[in-house]
Amino acid sequence: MAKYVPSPRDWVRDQVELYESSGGTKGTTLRDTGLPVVLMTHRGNKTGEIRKTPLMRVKDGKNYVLVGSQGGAPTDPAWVHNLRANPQIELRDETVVRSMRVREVEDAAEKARLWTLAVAAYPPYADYQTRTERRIPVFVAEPQ
Ligand code: F42
Repeated sequence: MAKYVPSPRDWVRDQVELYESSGGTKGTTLRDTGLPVVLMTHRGNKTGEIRKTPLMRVKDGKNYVLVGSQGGAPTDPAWVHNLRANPQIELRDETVVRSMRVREVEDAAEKARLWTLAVAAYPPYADYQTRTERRIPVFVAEPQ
């Protein structure tokens, strides 16, 4: 059976643990910004292991927008490859956990609209895009 493998980054692993162990009542914001974070559970595309990734909460109606910014790093985060291979995820938004299906946003107009929502929710995303050559990937997660 697949097992949960925590992030190798201490601050990420700690946030996941606090978020989950409190049932979504603690550890739900990004450090000192106070901005809300969701918790995505997904499957490793090579290992098949269960991965848990905190991301900024960006909402578009009932859907969530997932932004593969990784602080403007030069490469896509590993979870982007996982979602491309297996679009089935679970998303925890504080106390609510839902099964969702993701799709990568390819259409330029749709991506521009969602990018505006993302930057409104978390302004540093705009700065991250200027720091990297890659186009930051954006996914939409839709409840099932
Ligand atoms: N990252 C973002 O990209 N966007 C955000 O909005 C965001 C917000 C955020 C808020 C709070 C917080 O605590 C963290 C936040 N992060 C945000 C950071 C985010 O949680 C991730 O740590 C970051 O995006 C990097 O993701 P990553 O998947 O690259 O994580 C690395 C460190 C990692 O876990 N690597 C694993 C490892 O063991 O090295 C591998 C993980 C993996 O999924 N492996 C796959 C497998 O099969 O298991 C293979 C993947 C492949 O390359 O094909």
